[in-house]
Amino acid sequence: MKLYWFKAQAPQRVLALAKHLGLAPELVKIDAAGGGLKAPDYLALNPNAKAPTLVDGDLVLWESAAIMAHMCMKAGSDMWPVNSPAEQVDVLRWLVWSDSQWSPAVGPFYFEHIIKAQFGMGPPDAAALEKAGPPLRKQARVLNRYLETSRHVACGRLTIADFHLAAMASYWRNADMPFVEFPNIVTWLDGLEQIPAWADPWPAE
Ligand SMILES: N[C@@H](CCC(=O)N[C@@H](CS)C(=O)NCC(=O)O)C(=O)O
Repeated sequence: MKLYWFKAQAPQRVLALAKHLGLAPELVKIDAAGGGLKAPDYLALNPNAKAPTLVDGDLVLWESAAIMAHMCMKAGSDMWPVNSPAEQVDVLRWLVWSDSQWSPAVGPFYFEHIIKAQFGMGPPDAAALEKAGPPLRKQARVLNRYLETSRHVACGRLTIADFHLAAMASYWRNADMPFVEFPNIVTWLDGLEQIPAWADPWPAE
């Protein structure tokens, strides 16, 4: 297996999972700032010009959720519960919610504080952050309520939905996300940090 990555949230989930499952894909770091995502060879694999991308024999996969599901099947892990349709649907619900509701809400904070600093794009835009506050609180209320009765988002145990949702939010303290108002989210994120592969997903460089 070959996994194309650079230091960003979607690759982070996949790298953390690979490490957690004990998979050792060949890692190919993309020079995103230098145009690596738009290089013809890479576009042939992933026409979205985004990371991550997984190549496993003849299979070429993009979308981190699909890559994580594939890795779990490969490793025989129930973090993607193929043997329990009801659980699978629960995980799927949160993967879809993550991409459709959560990521757009968390994204501006992640971009303004983390991505801009990483790529030397100047200081955070205070007006953009002000505007992003209410939509993030709206989604955080939903997540916080579900985490009232469980330490994990789906199935009452660790699944790929946790890694998918937590990827951008794990930077919340540095990115000024207002999660002190949502204690169940803080407990959940701090709990994930106890997982070694989650706490340190990045390959040595
Ligand atoms: N839904 C996709 C999102 C992929 C994505 O947006 N990747 C970002 C990094 S987190 C990227 O490659 N961005 C580069 C760009 O947009 O130029 C997934 O989960 O894989």
